[in-house]
This record gives sequence, C-alpha cells and structure tokens, in this order.
Amino acid sequence: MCERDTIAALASGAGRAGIGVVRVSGPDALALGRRLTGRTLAPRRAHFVRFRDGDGQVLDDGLAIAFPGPASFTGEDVVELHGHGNPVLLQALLDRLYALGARPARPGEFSERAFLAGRLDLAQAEAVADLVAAGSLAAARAARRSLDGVFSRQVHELLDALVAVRVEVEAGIDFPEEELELLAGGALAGRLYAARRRLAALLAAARHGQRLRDGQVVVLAGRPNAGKSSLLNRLAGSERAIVTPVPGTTRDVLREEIRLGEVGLTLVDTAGLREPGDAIEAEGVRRARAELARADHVLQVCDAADPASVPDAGLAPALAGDAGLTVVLNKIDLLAADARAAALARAAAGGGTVLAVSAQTGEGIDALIVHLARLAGATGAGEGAFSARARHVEALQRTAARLDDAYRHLVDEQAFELCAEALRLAHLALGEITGAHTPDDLLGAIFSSFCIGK
Ligand SMILES: Nc1nc2c(ncn2[C@@H]2O[C@H](COP(=O)(O)OP(=O)(O)OP(=O)(O)O)[C@@H](O)[C@H]2O)c(=O)[nH]1
Ligand SMILES: [Mg+2]
Repeated sequence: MCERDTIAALASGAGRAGIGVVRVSGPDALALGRRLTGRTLAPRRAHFVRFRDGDGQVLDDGLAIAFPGPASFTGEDVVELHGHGNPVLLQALLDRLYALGARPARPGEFSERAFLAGRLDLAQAEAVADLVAAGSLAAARAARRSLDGVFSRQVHELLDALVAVRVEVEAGIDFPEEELELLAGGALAGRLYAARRRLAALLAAARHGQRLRDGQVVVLAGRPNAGKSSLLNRLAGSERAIVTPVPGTTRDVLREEIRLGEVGLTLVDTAGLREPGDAIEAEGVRRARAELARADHVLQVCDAADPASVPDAGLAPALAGDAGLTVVLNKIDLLAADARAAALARAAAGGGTVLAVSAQTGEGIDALIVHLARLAGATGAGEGAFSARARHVEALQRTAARLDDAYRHLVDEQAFELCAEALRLAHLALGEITGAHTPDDLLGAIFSSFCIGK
C-alpha cells in the first residue's frame, strides 16, 4: 500500500461538552502523540497527560491513547486525544497537530482508510456512518448488525454460490451438445434457481433495512376539515398544527418526526385537497400534491360523518401514486354503531386498509400506531435486521435481473456463452455492495458523504 500522510480531525460532536475527542491516524500518529504530550504512549493504555502547544504552554489536560496499526480502526497507527469539550481548545489542539505535520482529515477519511486497509468492507464502512446517523434504536441496532458484517456475510455467501455456478457454466461451454442439455435442465439450473431465491430473500431484507435506515415519510392527505392536523397532533402528542373548524386551515406543509417504540417516521400534514379559493390555498394544495408524490405512504384522512368525504374505490390509487395507502376514517365518535359499520363498508370498497379513529377522543389511535409502526419497519426489527442503503438495494436488483437473464439463457435457450456473461455481470453487481468491484469515483462519493472525523 502506498505511503500515506497523517490525518487529524475532531471525532466527537461540534459544540461544548464534557469531553471532546481528537483522532489522529497515519505513519506519524505515534510521534505526534509523543510531541504533543511529552510521553511515549504505551499501546492501548489510557495515559493522563498534558497537551502542550509550540512554546511549551499547557493547552489542556486529558487522556491520550495509542492504537498501533494494524490492530486499529484504520489499520494505521492511531492516537486518540480526549480533552475538555471546548471547541476553542480542541481547535488549538488540532492546530498544534497541523503545525507538527498532520493535515485535516477529509469527511469519511478514517473510514475510507479502514476500508482501503481491509479492516472493513464497503457495506460495513457505510454502516459506521449509518450507526452515527441512526434516528431510532431499531435503526441503530440494524446499523450495528451491518457493521458486524451480518449483511456482508450474506452477500459473500451469495458471491461464493455464484462463483461455483460460473465455474460450472464456463466449463460447460466446452461440453458436447447432449451434456449441455443435461446441465441446463439438471443440477446447474437447480443451483442457479436456488441462488436466485436466496437473492430474493436478501433483497427483501435489504429493503427492510433501507426502510429502517431512511425512515418512512407518511403524508396525511384528504379533504379540508377531515381532521388531518388533529390526527398529526394526536400522534405527535402535542399541539403542533393549528386546528380550527374552518375548512382550509392548513396552508403550509408541516413535518413532525414521531417515535413509535423503537422505530420512527416522519409525518407530514398538508393542506386539504379541494378547488382552491385563493392564491395562498392554491399554493398549499400544490405543496400537498408535491408531498404526495414523494411519500412512502399516504394516510387518506376522511370525515366519517361526511359521506362526501368517505373515499370511493377509484380515488385512492390516484391519491397515493406509487406509495402505499391507508384510509383513515376520522371523527368516528360522531357516528352511532350502525352508521359506523356503513361508513367502514363504504371505505373498504376501495380494497385497501381502512382504520376507524377519532383524533378527538383517541379511539382507534392505538391500532393506527401499530399500523404505522409496522410501516416504519418495526416487524422483524428485533431479529437479525441489518441496515442497508438505496445503493445496496439497487445493486441487488441489478444482480437479480442478471440472474434472471442467466437462468433464461441456460434453461430456455441452452446458450451457455450468454449465460456465462449474464452471470459475470451478476457477480460484478453483487460485488459492488461490499466494494469488491466498486469504481473509484463511487467510493469517493460514498465516503465524502460521511462527516469529518468518521
Ligand atoms: N368530533 C370530532 N371532531 C374532530 C375530530 N378530528 C378533528 N375534528 C374537528 O374537525 C375540525 C377540523 O380539524 P382539522 O384537524 O383542522 O382538520 P384538517 O383536515 O387539518 O383541515 P384543513 O387543514 O382545513 O384541511 C376541527 O374543528 C376539529 O376539532 C374527531 O375525531 N372528532
Ligand atoms: Mg389542517
């Protein structure tokens, strides 16, 4: 590996805190630690030291820990300096390190070095960033599992299976006709099919992981006065949105992050959908439609007591576009039992999930919360769920498409050369996840999205 320079950056958060951590990595890290503290740092021991600037003045005191490579996060010599969490002091510490020859680390450069040294694969390095960014316990746990290699291991097993099939197909190209047919219809096809099924399972798990990582955006939409803002307030547990009996109260888009046990999602309140009365409302409706177009899921809120508001079968898909849709019959408290049944039946004619609630009394809200938690990825979040990114899901989808090609070439056409080529492309696509075949510019883009000090 090429000789690298030594980098330094703040590894803890910006702002004041009890402690702030500066991380140094590279060939001069140990020497820099010695210069700054006046002590030779024994490996993996916490030393209580004074940090001194260029003219010997004490900047701060704190802990210094040396992690000699290769058994360090980056695989290089690493020194961690734990000082008081004052941004001015920590910057002075960094300036001293820069004066001694270190340079400021780029965003994600520590993780990038860990990846380049083979300490982590790409999916694991991404999991470091995801673990730091996780907004819920379930997302953090999932990122932790990816960092532990749960996702990567499954990718590697699948890569091994693909290699085995590739070897057989490449060898098969030289076989006589009859044997080819035998291979195409027999064990080889079976193994290819098995690999495709495993890939489908991995894709489903990765989608789930992406949902946990990115969080779902759930948009509340419907006619004016249906109770969208009341519902947001009820779910958020505070009076976030303005509620009045006047239809057309909400004009702007309001976002609220809510926690549902270990998972979280973003709720979006929007203006009621109708022919707008004025320019402000028109803009509100335009924004509502823009949110609908971006939503992962739509809650279509209806006023159960207003027959015109209860959705007809045709409306729901148009409202939700590609997103999933749940019909929420609100104001159920206004209806007697038989009228409720009739309203539910009418709403259910659309075919989707219908939940009856009252934002005012709280009736039915628990069931809605369970439903939302499921949308946010709560099911299965406890057992083995790992975090994944859109990049991973996309690579798995491409792998699946190439495997489908390979299967068709093999079984339907007995075209071994084409099958071999499709398998090669599948192999490449799958390898992108762990960084086995990831182009440099993509690597650059991935690591630069991390924050500094990671
Ligand atoms: N009885 C009853 N009234 C409700 C319920 N939910 C909301 N309301 C009332 O319905 C009216 C409209 O509520 P909002 O939450 O402002 O409705 P909205 O859908 O946000 O309305 P716009 O912002 O105008 O589109 C208010 O007077 C609420 O108090 C409910 O479950 N039961
Ligand atoms: Mg409103």
